[in-house]
Amino acid sequence: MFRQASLFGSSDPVFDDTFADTARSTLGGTSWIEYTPGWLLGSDSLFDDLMDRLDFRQRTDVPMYDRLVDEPRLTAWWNEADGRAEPLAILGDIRAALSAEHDRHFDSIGFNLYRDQNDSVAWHADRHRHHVTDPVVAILSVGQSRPFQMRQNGGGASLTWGLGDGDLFVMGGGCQHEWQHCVPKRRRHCGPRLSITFRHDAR
Ligand SMILES: O=C(O)CCC(=O)C(=O)O
Repeated sequence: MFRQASLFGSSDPVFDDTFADTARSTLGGTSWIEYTPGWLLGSDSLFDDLMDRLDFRQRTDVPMYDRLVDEPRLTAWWNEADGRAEPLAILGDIRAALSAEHDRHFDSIGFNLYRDQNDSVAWHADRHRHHVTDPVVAILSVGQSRPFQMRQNGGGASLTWGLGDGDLFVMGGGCQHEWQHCVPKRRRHCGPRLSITFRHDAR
């Protein structure tokens, strides 16, 4: 059943808190992903509201291979530990739904804005693998679709999904230990994409 954040306005975002269309794929070993195309409806309205409310910054001096670079995307963060409400109430509802579904307490939200085809994030695995043994990372994408790629540590063939417009993508098991992921630059023009990443700091 799609859960509506507000009774006002037909374009208000709604998401499926039953995860009825979620499909899990095993990537080998203990690694798995779950992909739910169109998990959130009304993603344009969520994108616009977040653009109005978030204070995006560009991180500088980010280590990339053997250099320090300006990160080629903008980011913003929300942490439960700071004691403030989420920038939008629906993000609290989504956090609760993901926490129930994955039996973890998602307590931080990272927002990554890829303004156009020149923005990207290089191959990496999430750092919180160093203090969470079994991390689950949930990525809700709004705005234009961009390829999201995964490859096993050490390189080789990559797997690609197009993520945007309300798609939900979850990485779990050994994904942050055995695999890397990236959002590559594109040659052709792309409109903006915002990824909303939910993480948990324990377990
Ligand atoms: O934007 C995405 O879909 C991926 C984000 C990501 O990998 C990260 O911020 O660590």
